[in-house]
Amino acid sequence: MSRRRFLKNLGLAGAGLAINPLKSAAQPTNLTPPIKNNPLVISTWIHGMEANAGAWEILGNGGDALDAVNKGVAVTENDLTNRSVGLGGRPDRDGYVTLDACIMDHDSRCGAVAFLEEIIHPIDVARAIMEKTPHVMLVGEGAQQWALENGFTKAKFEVPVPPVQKEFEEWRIKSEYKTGVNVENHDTIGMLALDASGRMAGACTTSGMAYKVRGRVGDSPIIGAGLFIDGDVGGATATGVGEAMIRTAGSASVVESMRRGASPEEACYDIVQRILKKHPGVNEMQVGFLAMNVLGEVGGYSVYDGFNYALRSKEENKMVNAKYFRTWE
Ligand code: SD4
Repeated sequence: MSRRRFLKNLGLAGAGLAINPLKSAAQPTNLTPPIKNNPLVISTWIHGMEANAGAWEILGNGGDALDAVNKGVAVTENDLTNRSVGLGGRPDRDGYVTLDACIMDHDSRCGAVAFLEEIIHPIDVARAIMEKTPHVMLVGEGAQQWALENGFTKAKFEVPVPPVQKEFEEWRIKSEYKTGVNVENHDTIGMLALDASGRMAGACTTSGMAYKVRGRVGDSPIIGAGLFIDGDVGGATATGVGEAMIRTAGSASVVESMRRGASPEEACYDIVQRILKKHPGVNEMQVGFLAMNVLGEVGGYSVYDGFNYALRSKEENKMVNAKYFRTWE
Protein backbone atom coordinates (compact mmCIF):
# COMPACT_ATOMS: atom_id res chain seq x y z
CA MET A 1 0.00 0.00 0.00
CA SER A 2 1.32 3.42 -0.89
CA ARG A 3 1.82 6.22 1.60
CA ARG A 4 -0.96 8.12 -0.18
CA ARG A 5 -3.40 5.26 0.23
CA PHE A 6 -2.37 4.89 3.86
CA LEU A 7 -3.24 8.53 4.45
CA LYS A 8 -6.44 8.15 2.47
CA ASN A 9 -7.50 5.28 4.70
CA LEU A 10 -6.90 7.57 7.63
CA GLY A 11 -8.98 10.22 5.89
CA LEU A 12 -5.92 12.42 5.45
CA ALA A 13 -4.85 12.05 1.82
CA GLY A 14 -3.53 15.22 0.33
CA ALA A 15 -3.68 17.01 3.63
CA GLY A 16 -0.11 16.19 4.67
CA LEU A 17 0.99 17.97 7.80
CA ALA A 18 -1.30 20.92 7.19
CA ILE A 19 -4.36 19.09 8.49
CA ASN A 20 -6.32 20.38 11.41
CA PRO A 21 -4.92 18.32 14.30
CA LEU A 22 -8.09 18.53 16.36
CA LYS A 23 -10.22 17.33 13.51
CA SER A 24 -7.81 14.56 12.53
CA ALA A 25 -7.38 13.33 16.09
CA ALA A 26 -11.07 12.56 16.07
CA GLN A 27 -10.84 10.42 12.93
CA PRO A 28 -11.39 6.73 13.58
CA THR A 29 -8.34 4.77 12.50
CA ASN A 30 -9.51 1.30 11.66
CA LEU A 31 -6.89 0.33 9.14
CA THR A 32 -6.18 -3.30 8.64
CA PRO A 33 -2.42 -3.74 8.59
CA PRO A 34 -1.36 -2.98 5.03
CA ILE A 35 2.08 -4.53 4.87
CA LYS A 36 2.27 -8.29 4.56
CA ASN A 37 5.23 -10.62 4.11
CA ASN A 38 7.69 -7.85 4.74
CA PRO A 39 8.91 -8.29 8.30
CA LEU A 40 11.05 -5.56 9.72
CA VAL A 41 12.68 -4.78 13.05
CA ILE A 42 14.49 -1.69 14.31
CA SER A 43 16.12 -1.06 17.65
CA THR A 44 18.18 1.58 19.39
CA TRP A 45 21.98 1.69 19.41
CA ILE A 46 24.64 -0.72 18.22
CA HIS A 47 23.55 -3.49 20.58
CA GLY A 48 20.39 -3.45 18.46
CA MET A 49 22.25 -5.52 15.84
CA GLU A 50 22.42 -8.55 18.13
CA ALA A 51 18.98 -7.89 19.52
CA ASN A 52 17.57 -7.69 15.99
CA ALA A 53 19.26 -11.01 15.20
CA GLY A 54 17.38 -12.51 18.14
CA ALA A 55 14.12 -10.99 16.94
CA TRP A 56 14.79 -12.12 13.39
CA GLU A 57 14.89 -15.77 14.44
CA ILE A 58 11.16 -15.30 14.95
CA LEU A 59 10.27 -12.68 12.34
CA GLY A 60 12.24 -14.39 9.58
CA ASN A 61 10.26 -17.58 10.16
CA GLY A 62 6.87 -15.93 9.93
CA GLY A 63 6.57 -15.55 13.70
CA ASP A 64 4.73 -13.02 15.77
CA ALA A 65 5.98 -9.45 16.35
CA LEU A 66 5.31 -9.66 20.08
CA ASP A 67 7.42 -12.81 20.47
CA ALA A 68 10.09 -11.21 18.31
CA VAL A 69 10.51 -8.03 20.36
CA ASN A 70 10.39 -10.05 23.57
CA LYS A 71 13.16 -12.35 22.39
CA GLY A 72 15.13 -9.51 20.80
CA VAL A 73 15.49 -7.25 23.81
CA ALA A 74 16.09 -10.26 26.07
CA VAL A 75 19.36 -10.72 24.16
CA THR A 76 20.52 -7.33 25.43
CA GLU A 77 19.25 -8.00 28.96
CA ASN A 78 21.39 -11.14 28.95
CA ASP A 79 24.55 -9.23 28.13
CA LEU A 80 26.25 -8.49 31.43
CA THR A 81 28.74 -6.20 29.71
CA ASN A 82 25.95 -3.80 28.86
CA ARG A 83 25.97 -0.96 31.39
CA SER A 84 22.48 0.43 30.73
CA VAL A 85 20.33 -2.66 30.26
CA GLY A 86 19.77 -5.63 32.55
CA LEU A 87 21.64 -6.67 35.67
CA GLY A 88 25.02 -5.69 34.17
CA GLY A 89 23.79 -2.10 34.39
CA ARG A 90 24.98 0.69 36.67
CA PRO A 91 23.27 1.01 40.04
CA ASP A 92 21.36 3.83 41.66
CA ARG A 93 23.17 6.19 44.04
CA ASP A 94 22.70 3.70 46.89
CA GLY A 95 24.32 0.86 44.94
CA TYR A 96 21.23 -1.07 43.80
CA VAL A 97 20.62 -2.02 40.17
CA THR A 98 16.95 -1.38 39.44
CA LEU A 99 15.36 -2.33 36.15
CA ASP A 100 12.51 -0.86 34.08
CA ALA A 101 10.80 -2.46 31.07
CA CYS A 102 7.62 -2.54 29.06
CA ILE A 103 6.09 -4.32 26.10
CA MET A 104 3.11 -3.45 23.89
CA ASP A 105 1.36 -5.22 21.05
CA HIS A 106 -0.64 -4.40 17.95
CA ASP A 107 -3.92 -4.35 19.85
CA SER A 108 -2.68 -2.03 22.63
CA ARG A 109 -2.26 -4.81 25.13
CA CYS A 110 0.67 -3.84 27.31
CA GLY A 111 2.64 -4.74 30.39
CA ALA A 112 5.27 -2.89 32.36
CA VAL A 113 7.53 -3.31 35.34
CA ALA A 114 9.59 -0.69 37.13
CA PHE A 115 12.08 -0.48 39.97
CA LEU A 116 12.58 -4.24 39.76
CA GLU A 117 15.61 -5.83 41.38
CA GLU A 118 17.57 -9.10 40.96
CA ILE A 119 15.61 -10.53 38.04
CA ILE A 120 17.49 -11.10 34.80
CA HIS A 121 14.66 -10.50 32.33
CA PRO A 122 12.37 -7.61 33.27
CA ILE A 123 10.90 -7.80 29.76
CA ASP A 124 9.58 -11.29 30.52
CA VAL A 125 8.09 -9.99 33.76
CA ALA A 126 6.43 -7.12 31.85
CA ARG A 127 4.96 -9.58 29.38
CA ALA A 128 3.76 -11.91 32.13
CA ILE A 129 2.08 -8.95 33.87
CA MET A 130 0.32 -8.19 30.59
CA GLU A 131 -0.80 -11.76 30.08
CA LYS A 132 -1.57 -12.93 33.59
CA THR A 133 -2.90 -9.94 35.49
CA PRO A 134 -5.67 -7.41 34.87
CA HIS A 135 -3.05 -4.67 35.35
CA VAL A 136 -0.53 -2.89 33.17
CA MET A 137 2.26 -2.08 35.61
CA LEU A 138 3.80 -3.43 38.79
CA VAL A 139 6.71 -1.79 40.61
CA GLY A 140 9.40 -2.44 43.18
CA GLU A 141 9.02 -5.02 45.91
CA GLY A 142 5.49 -5.89 44.85
CA ALA A 143 6.62 -6.54 41.31
CA GLN A 144 9.45 -8.75 42.51
CA GLN A 145 7.16 -10.65 44.85
CA TRP A 146 4.67 -11.21 42.04
CA ALA A 147 7.44 -12.34 39.69
CA LEU A 148 8.80 -14.83 42.22
CA GLU A 149 5.30 -16.19 42.75
CA ASN A 150 4.92 -16.59 39.01
CA GLY A 151 7.90 -18.68 38.07
CA PHE A 152 10.72 -16.13 37.95
CA THR A 153 13.83 -16.62 40.05
CA LYS A 154 16.46 -14.30 41.45
CA ALA A 155 19.78 -14.07 39.62
CA LYS A 156 22.46 -16.28 41.10
CA PHE A 157 25.37 -13.89 40.52
CA GLU A 158 26.59 -10.78 42.26
CA VAL A 159 24.71 -7.57 41.39
CA PRO A 160 26.11 -5.02 40.59
CA VAL A 161 28.55 -7.12 38.63
CA PRO A 162 32.11 -6.66 39.98
CA PRO A 163 33.44 -4.10 37.45
CA VAL A 164 30.32 -2.00 37.94
CA GLN A 165 30.64 -2.24 41.70
CA LYS A 166 34.23 -1.02 41.43
CA GLU A 167 33.22 1.92 39.25
CA PHE A 168 30.42 2.71 41.72
CA GLU A 169 32.83 2.72 44.69
CA GLU A 170 34.95 5.25 42.82
CA TRP A 171 31.92 7.39 41.97
CA ARG A 172 30.74 7.29 45.58
CA ILE A 173 33.81 9.17 46.78
CA LYS A 174 32.43 12.38 45.27
CA SER A 175 28.85 11.21 44.64
CA GLU A 176 28.34 13.75 41.90
CA TYR A 177 25.10 13.10 40.09
CA LYS A 178 24.65 15.01 36.89
CA THR A 179 21.41 15.01 34.97
CA GLY A 180 23.48 16.20 32.05
CA VAL A 181 24.59 12.67 31.39
CA ASN A 182 27.40 11.40 29.29
CA VAL A 183 27.21 9.22 26.26
CA GLU A 184 27.67 5.90 28.12
CA ASN A 185 24.47 6.56 29.98
CA HIS A 186 22.49 6.14 26.79
CA ASP A 187 22.10 2.51 25.94
CA THR A 188 18.52 1.62 26.67
CA ILE A 189 17.16 -0.77 24.11
CA GLY A 190 13.87 0.12 22.47
CA MET A 191 12.67 -2.17 19.68
CA LEU A 192 9.83 -1.97 17.15
CA ALA A 193 8.83 -4.84 14.88
CA LEU A 194 6.38 -5.52 12.09
CA ASP A 195 5.77 -9.20 11.38
CA ALA A 196 4.90 -11.01 8.16
CA SER A 197 1.20 -10.79 8.88
CA GLY A 198 1.43 -7.01 9.29
CA ARG A 199 1.15 -6.93 13.06
CA MET A 200 3.32 -4.61 15.10
CA ALA A 201 4.80 -4.76 18.61
CA GLY A 202 7.41 -2.96 20.67
CA ALA A 203 9.56 -3.46 23.75
CA CYS A 204 11.82 -1.27 25.84
CA THR A 205 14.15 -2.25 28.69
CA THR A 206 16.79 -0.45 30.74
CA SER A 207 18.62 -0.16 34.02
CA GLY A 208 17.91 3.56 33.78
CA MET A 209 20.18 6.47 34.47
CA ALA A 210 23.36 5.61 36.33
CA TYR A 211 23.46 6.74 39.98
CA LYS A 212 19.87 7.96 39.92
CA VAL A 213 18.03 8.67 43.17
CA ARG A 214 16.82 5.40 44.64
CA GLY A 215 13.25 4.81 43.51
CA ARG A 216 13.58 6.92 40.37
CA VAL A 217 11.73 5.54 37.36
CA GLY A 218 12.43 6.84 33.88
CA ASP A 219 10.42 6.78 30.69
CA SER A 220 11.34 3.28 29.55
CA PRO A 221 8.59 1.36 31.40
CA ILE A 222 6.00 4.13 30.97
CA ILE A 223 3.58 3.33 28.18
CA GLY A 224 3.33 6.45 26.04
CA ALA A 225 6.68 7.85 27.18
CA GLY A 226 9.39 5.26 26.39
CA LEU A 227 7.21 3.15 24.11
CA PHE A 228 3.90 3.34 22.32
CA ILE A 229 2.26 1.15 19.68
CA ASP A 230 -0.99 1.64 17.83
CA GLY A 231 -1.47 -1.18 15.33
CA ASP A 232 -3.53 1.12 13.09
CA VAL A 233 -0.74 3.67 12.79
CA GLY A 234 2.71 2.60 13.98
CA GLY A 235 5.00 2.66 16.98
CA ALA A 236 7.70 4.70 18.66
CA THR A 237 10.32 4.22 21.32
CA ALA A 238 12.82 6.47 23.03
CA THR A 239 16.24 6.59 24.63
CA GLY A 240 18.03 9.24 26.65
CA VAL A 241 17.07 11.39 29.62
CA GLY A 242 13.71 9.86 30.45
CA GLU A 243 12.26 12.81 32.33
CA ALA A 244 12.00 14.68 29.01
CA MET A 245 10.00 11.85 27.44
CA ILE A 246 7.66 11.61 30.41
CA ARG A 247 7.01 15.37 30.40
CA THR A 248 5.92 15.22 26.77
CA ALA A 249 4.33 11.74 26.58
CA GLY A 250 7.04 11.43 23.94
CA SER A 251 6.40 8.10 22.22
CA ALA A 252 2.63 8.54 22.23
CA SER A 253 3.12 11.99 20.72
CA VAL A 254 5.19 10.51 17.90
CA VAL A 255 2.45 7.99 17.11
CA GLU A 256 -0.19 10.72 17.17
CA SER A 257 1.87 12.80 14.73
CA MET A 258 2.08 9.79 12.42
CA ARG A 259 -1.68 9.32 12.76
CA ARG A 260 -2.08 12.86 11.44
CA GLY A 261 0.10 12.08 8.44
CA ALA A 262 3.69 12.75 9.51
CA SER A 263 6.37 10.32 8.34
CA PRO A 264 8.25 8.52 11.15
CA GLU A 265 11.20 10.87 10.77
CA GLU A 266 9.01 13.98 10.74
CA ALA A 267 7.20 12.73 13.84
CA CYS A 268 10.49 12.14 15.69
CA TYR A 269 11.82 15.53 14.59
CA ASP A 270 8.68 17.16 15.88
CA ILE A 271 8.88 15.67 19.38
CA VAL A 272 12.60 16.37 19.75
CA GLN A 273 11.97 19.96 18.75
CA ARG A 274 9.18 20.23 21.32
CA ILE A 275 11.43 18.76 24.01
CA LEU A 276 14.13 21.31 23.18
CA LYS A 277 11.59 24.12 23.37
CA LYS A 278 10.46 22.97 26.80
CA HIS A 279 14.02 22.75 28.15
CA PRO A 280 15.55 26.09 27.15
CA GLY A 281 19.16 26.40 28.18
CA VAL A 282 19.48 22.73 29.10
CA ASN A 283 22.64 21.27 27.65
CA GLU A 284 24.00 17.74 27.40
CA MET A 285 20.53 16.26 27.52
CA GLN A 286 20.51 13.53 24.93
CA VAL A 287 17.14 12.30 23.79
CA GLY A 288 16.56 10.05 20.78
CA PHE A 289 13.34 8.75 19.23
CA LEU A 290 12.80 5.93 16.81
CA ALA A 291 9.56 5.27 14.92
CA MET A 292 8.00 2.90 12.41
CA ASN A 293 4.62 3.12 10.71
CA VAL A 294 2.45 0.26 9.49
CA LEU A 295 3.76 0.81 5.97
CA GLY A 296 7.17 -0.26 7.21
CA GLU A 297 8.64 3.24 6.91
CA VAL A 298 11.09 4.10 9.68
CA GLY A 299 12.87 7.16 11.02
CA GLY A 300 14.68 8.60 14.00
CA TYR A 301 15.78 11.93 15.40
CA SER A 302 17.85 13.01 18.39
CA VAL A 303 18.98 16.15 20.19
CA TYR A 304 22.69 15.37 19.80
CA ASP A 305 24.65 13.49 17.19
CA GLY A 306 25.65 9.91 17.87
CA PHE A 307 22.21 8.34 18.15
CA ASN A 308 21.89 5.41 15.79
CA TYR A 309 19.71 2.39 15.33
CA ALA A 310 19.89 -1.12 13.94
CA LEU A 311 17.56 -2.17 11.13
CA ARG A 312 16.88 -5.67 9.88
CA SER A 313 14.62 -6.71 7.02
CA LYS A 314 14.72 -9.42 4.36
CA GLU A 315 17.12 -7.27 2.34
CA GLU A 316 19.07 -5.33 4.94
CA ASN A 317 20.94 -5.74 8.21
CA LYS A 318 22.61 -2.47 9.09
CA MET A 319 23.11 0.53 11.38
CA VAL A 320 21.50 3.85 10.50
CA ASN A 321 22.58 7.22 11.89
CA ALA A 322 19.65 9.32 13.06
CA LYS A 323 19.50 13.00 12.20
CA TYR A 324 20.06 15.44 15.05
CA PHE A 325 19.86 19.06 16.13
CA ARG A 326 23.18 19.59 17.90
CA THR A 327 26.70 18.21 18.01
CA TRP A 328 28.53 17.40 21.27
CA GLU A 329 31.17 20.05 21.96
C1 SD4 B 1 15.87 6.43 31.50
N1 SD4 B 1 15.59 6.53 29.12
O1 SD4 B 1 15.84 5.69 32.46
C2 SD4 B 1 16.27 5.82 30.17
C3 SD4 B 1 17.74 5.85 30.06
C4 SD4 B 1 18.24 5.63 28.69
O2 SD4 B 1 19.72 5.21 27.16
O3 SD4 B 1 17.56 5.69 27.72
N2 SD4 B 1 19.41 5.40 28.45
O4 SD4 B 1 15.65 7.62 31.55
